Amino acid sequence: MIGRLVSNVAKRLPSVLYRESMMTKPQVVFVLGGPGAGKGTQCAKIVENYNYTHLSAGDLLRAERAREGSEFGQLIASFIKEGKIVPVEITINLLRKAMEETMQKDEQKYRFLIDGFPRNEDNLQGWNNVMDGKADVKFVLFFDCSNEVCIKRCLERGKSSGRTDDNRESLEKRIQTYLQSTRPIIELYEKHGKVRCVDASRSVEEVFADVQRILDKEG
Ligand code: UP5
Ligand code: MG
Repeated sequence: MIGRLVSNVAKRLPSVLYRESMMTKPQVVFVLGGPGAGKGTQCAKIVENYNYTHLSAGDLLRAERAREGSEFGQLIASFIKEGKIVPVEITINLLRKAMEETMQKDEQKYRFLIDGFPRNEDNLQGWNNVMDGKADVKFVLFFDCSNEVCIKRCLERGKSSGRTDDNRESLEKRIQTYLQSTRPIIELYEKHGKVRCVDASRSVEEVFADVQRILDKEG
């Protein structure tokens, strides 16, 4: 009798473990800051040193724009060039899919840096609708940088990036969108004590030293 019970429990054990590991909630850090503040650069360095997966909403949108047969390609292209924020239904699906695929491949990879999202109220609402209860937002890593420095960096990068929005005209629009739509989101998280701010106008290494201090403390 006891033998049968033990053997039944043993048989069930792998599936219980599997179920439990599936229940590991994604831990998310939102990475925000102006265009060219260094979000992507710093995320790459974090991935080298910590167990995080970097998901850039902008990169995911650019990949979707380039995907053959995408019904959203045109829309994404024009929004990016105009520095406008793509409707959240598109972005959240790309993010959710990328998170799921990452965790399906390796269940230990449940820590995510979500770079460049949420950028406005619509983004935040979309996140809450789809991800509320399914992922924990630990904090917002905010790369604070003057508009002048941001523009200078993007124009410099524009010489070789091939990005359709690394030109003065698009950049002015991107900065306006950032100030009008994204800053209020950062301020909202600030009110909840969830913003970790880094002075991003310094060298890559100096900025990263602050990032490390924050991540070492936050765990
Ligand atoms: N650089 C970086 N750090 C430096 C430093 N400390 N000192 C000197 N130089 C530094 O860096 C930019 C450039 O600066 C690089 O050349 C780098 O070497 C240098 P990067 O790390 O790329 O900065 P980042 O903040 O990532 O700049 P990025 O241009 O990617 O920021 P954006 O937020 O503008 O772009 P993103 O790709 O996130 O979005 C693009 C567009 O997609 C948006 O405008 C919007 O239209 C759309 N979008 C949405 O609609 N919804 C979303 O959720 C996300 C994007
Ligand atoms: Mg980027």
